[in-house]
Amino acid sequence: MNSTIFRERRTRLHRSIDGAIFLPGLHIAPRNYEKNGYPFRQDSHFLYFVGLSYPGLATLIRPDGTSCLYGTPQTDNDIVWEGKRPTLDALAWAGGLDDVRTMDQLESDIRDLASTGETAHYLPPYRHDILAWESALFQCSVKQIQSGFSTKLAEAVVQQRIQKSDEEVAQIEKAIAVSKQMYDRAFAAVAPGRFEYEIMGAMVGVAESNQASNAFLPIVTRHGEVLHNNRYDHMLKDGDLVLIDTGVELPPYYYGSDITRTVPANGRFSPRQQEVYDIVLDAQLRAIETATPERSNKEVHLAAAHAIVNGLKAMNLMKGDTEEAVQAGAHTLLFPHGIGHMLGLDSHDMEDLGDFVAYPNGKKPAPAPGLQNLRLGRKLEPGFVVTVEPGIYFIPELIDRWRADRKHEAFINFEEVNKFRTFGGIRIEDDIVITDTGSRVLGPPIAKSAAEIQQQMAG
Ligand SMILES: [Mn+2]
Repeated sequence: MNSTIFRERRTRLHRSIDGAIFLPGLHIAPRNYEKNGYPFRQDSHFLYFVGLSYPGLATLIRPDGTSCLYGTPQTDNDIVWEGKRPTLDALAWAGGLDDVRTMDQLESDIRDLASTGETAHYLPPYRHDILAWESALFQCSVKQIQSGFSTKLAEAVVQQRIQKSDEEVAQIEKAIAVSKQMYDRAFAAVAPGRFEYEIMGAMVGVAESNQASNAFLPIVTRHGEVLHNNRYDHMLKDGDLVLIDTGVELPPYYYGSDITRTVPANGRFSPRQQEVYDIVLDAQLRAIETATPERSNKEVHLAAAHAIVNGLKAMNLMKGDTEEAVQAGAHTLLFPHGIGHMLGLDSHDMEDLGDFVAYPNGKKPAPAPGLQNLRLGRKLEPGFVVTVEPGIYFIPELIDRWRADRKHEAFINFEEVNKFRTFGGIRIEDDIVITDTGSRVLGPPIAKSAAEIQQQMAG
């Protein structure tokens, strides 16, 4: 990817928008004081349309279609502490921008636009520093900034970013290749007596030694039933399942991976664990099969939900008519989330834009009982990259609540489900690209069947 690509992306964006477009880059977020920051990660829209991964920049696409890069020239002191960075001119050249102005000129440039009756469109800000910055720039309240973002721009950005080019898919596959190495390391490291943080640390070490970094907080837990479990302080015990959900991204473009595997701490699935594991695997494979152009992601989700209910019925954990159970949402006791999300520069790609990525025109229909947590409902098209990540989770408190309320008791054998209350959770996740005829699982294969995982863990 070179400056021509970023220029073309901005041209296309400009063509679909009447007026100017303001694209703020991010600043370093301070941990406590300004110079002690969290690791810098550029805003994904800025990466996509400008391609520059430095803090403290902004871009204005003017009504005439030209683009200006705003930044602050380095002071002597900046050079002492940070070393010399590329000049603003060099950055503008790299991003294919037409000219350069200093950050203190931005406010007056935006004011000048307003005085000629032009609107500067901006996306909904997800970070407070950007919110405060835009509030000052546009001279209106934080509330007005929040409600005044451009839905037209959000839609136009989604239209462009939603379809991944071959180069973008190749970048995602590069990240998955690093993920594969991380999982290979994890399969070797997991054992009773090891701590979750040891496994997490080993995996992050593999990532960092490949110049990759976490795309989101890793999940490495014996409590896989807690969906976003970001603690790593438990010791793994014989008989545990270990759920590992991680993703990494690589410079200079920062496309990410998002992979989940669940493995037995002792290297062998118990018969009961394998039974549940095989249901999740079956659901994942059926979902991948269902993911073809023209089908909606909702259909993909329902294919997985059906497979899960059928499997749980065979285990006597659920009962009744599968279709009716799914329609009623009875499966959400054990499969409470959606089948997946868009993947790209963000691990939940463009979800900062609200429902525009999930549903055409950003209009999420009122969800049916089992579909509240389905993030993505729209029809699939070639070039979409999505995650496919069904799971089965036994959440003791939820089982108790539903049982006390006799919720969906026509479809759930609470007596049997209760025997699994310390089971934990299983999720299996891969990333796929929708092709002209179906879909393709991205990246090098990572051990997935129970047999493959056991074989690899046996060394
Ligand atoms: Mn995911």
